[in-house]
Amino acid sequence: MYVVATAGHVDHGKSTLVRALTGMEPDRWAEEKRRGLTIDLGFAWTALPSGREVAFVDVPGHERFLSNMLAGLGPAPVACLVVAADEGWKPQSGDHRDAIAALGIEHGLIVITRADLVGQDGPDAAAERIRSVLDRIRAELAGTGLAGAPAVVVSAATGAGLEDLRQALDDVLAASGAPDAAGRVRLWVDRSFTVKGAGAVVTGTLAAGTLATGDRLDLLGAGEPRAVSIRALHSRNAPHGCLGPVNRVAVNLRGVDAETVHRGDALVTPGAWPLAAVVDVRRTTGESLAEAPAELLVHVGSATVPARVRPFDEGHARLTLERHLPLVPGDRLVLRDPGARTILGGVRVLDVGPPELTRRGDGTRRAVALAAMPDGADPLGEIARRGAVRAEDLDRLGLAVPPDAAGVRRLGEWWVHEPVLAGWCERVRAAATGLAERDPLAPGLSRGAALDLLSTPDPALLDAVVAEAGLVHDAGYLALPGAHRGLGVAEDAVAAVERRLAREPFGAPEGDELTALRLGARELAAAERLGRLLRLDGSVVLLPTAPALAMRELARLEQPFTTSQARQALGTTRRVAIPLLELLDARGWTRRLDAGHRKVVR
Ligand SMILES: Nc1nc2c(ncn2[C@@H]2O[C@H](COP(=O)(O)OP(=O)(O)OP(=O)(O)O)[C@@H](O)[C@H]2O)c(=O)[nH]1
Ligand SMILES: [Mg+2]
Repeated sequence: MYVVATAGHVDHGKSTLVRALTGMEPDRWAEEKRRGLTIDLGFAWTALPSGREVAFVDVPGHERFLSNMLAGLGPAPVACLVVAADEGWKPQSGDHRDAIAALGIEHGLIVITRADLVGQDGPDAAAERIRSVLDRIRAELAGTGLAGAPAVVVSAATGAGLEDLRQALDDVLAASGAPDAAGRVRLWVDRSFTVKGAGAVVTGTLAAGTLATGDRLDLLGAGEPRAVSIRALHSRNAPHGCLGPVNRVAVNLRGVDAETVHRGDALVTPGAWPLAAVVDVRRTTGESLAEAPAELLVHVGSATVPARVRPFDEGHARLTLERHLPLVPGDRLVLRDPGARTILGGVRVLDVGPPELTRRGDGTRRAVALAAMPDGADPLGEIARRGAVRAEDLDRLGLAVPPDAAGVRRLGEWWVHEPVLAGWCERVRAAATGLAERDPLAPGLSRGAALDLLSTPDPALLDAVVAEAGLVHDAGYLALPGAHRGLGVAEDAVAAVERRLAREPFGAPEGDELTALRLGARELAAAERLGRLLRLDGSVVLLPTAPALAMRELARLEQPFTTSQARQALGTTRRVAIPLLELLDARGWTRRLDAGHRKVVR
């Protein structure tokens, strides 16, 4: 299935042409039929000579319905620009050309219709007229994606040229390239209605991705995203279990009321798209952005959203949208002046999460940064600009890092720009080194201090950076590995305590002895971290071997034993014995039976 949107000035014969090609009536409304004027989108389909199925989205030509026209053309990959032979190029021919150019549509064809109306002065005059109309069309399309499009001359009234048109259309569609059936879904809703017994149905042009009954999707509109699921799928009035792109689809939804769904809402793969309300853009067609009105309408897909414009220069601006839209870099937006009915031009989305501009000169700097961004997908640029990007966020932006990419590194869930990583590593190493020099007793840089220092976007990323920087992470502290973490001036005092405890393992020095040795809490904590001493209750200092030695003595006692028996066996005081026994209990080496008794656990 292929989808083609019509385009062209009011009354130039778009609907008549669709009717002639498909045998179906694109003007659905009584008012349209009565007035002979298309107001809203019409849908019809047929098979081409090759068997290729094509659906038409027929748009209104009247300038009053430009929004409807853009809702039909926006999601369509191929356009059929219709110009009446008798009237030639007209103002809305120009508007629709501008829309095609703004949307970046590159596949399509030119149809000169109503050829029977230029035959009155003979075949030569008719041919001359058609040549001049086509010359004008070619001139007007110069520079657009349809500049080289094939042109066909037809009369829907006599049927002349229709076979050529079918063939030309077949050829254009054959060359239009395969859509991405495996991609994420972003179906812009163009209609929403209730079917009795089935509930809400929305329709749209599925440009990429595949839909299947039972699929869960998010419905994005003016409010919060809503979770919905597909109850049934239709295309060309027939049910399907599964539909791939490109297709006209009708989706019967569970979980929503048709009245609460509107044209411009989007059905999307859950979590697969970024939702953006502020986007930085580059002009692709039309007028300078510096002269753009401060408030305008943005058209994308079938949506029309008011936006404020902050121009940075002629070619770059920031758009602040009235609501969030599922947008990615590369998306094409059509800008329209709400006061006038014409199209101002088109822009390409460059950044869907641009930095806030708060300081003086930020706008000027942003203009320079935007000017440096390429038009195409730029995963490495995105990583470089942000320093670090979650891999899943890059996926959401539709950006894939090539396997041989240089200058970026994958750390866990993150892609990190190498210079940024190098900077982080250097800073955290410098901080750890500086701290070790200033305060040799310090356990290292605390993880919190490192987080503050680097302000990495995620604590998990800090851990990867720490490993990358060659630091070791121990109990919340980051330190240089193998760095001499000595005791400095406290070394001699600790050694004296060790000698004394070697002679008398349970004779913990008294507080005033420690003070005399200048061993305060910091020094003792450092000695403990280094595995030189063991502290009980903060002030009782023993060797780390003391618990095992104590067990040897206690095991010799008659079981169970009292605290006093234990104290005597160890040759120590209650000040030492009680915290030591509690430590043994905590380790599960002894068990406390009651207030006065313990036994050794064997
Ligand atoms: N003689 C002749 N008349 C045509 C031909 N095609 C369309 N018409 C007539 O031109 C008028 C407008 O045709 P439509 O098909 O409604 O034009 P449209 O482009 O769909 O108009 P809008 O949707 O309102 O923009 C109608 O009266 C048609 O009958 C043709 O090939 N020959
Ligand atoms: Mg029409």
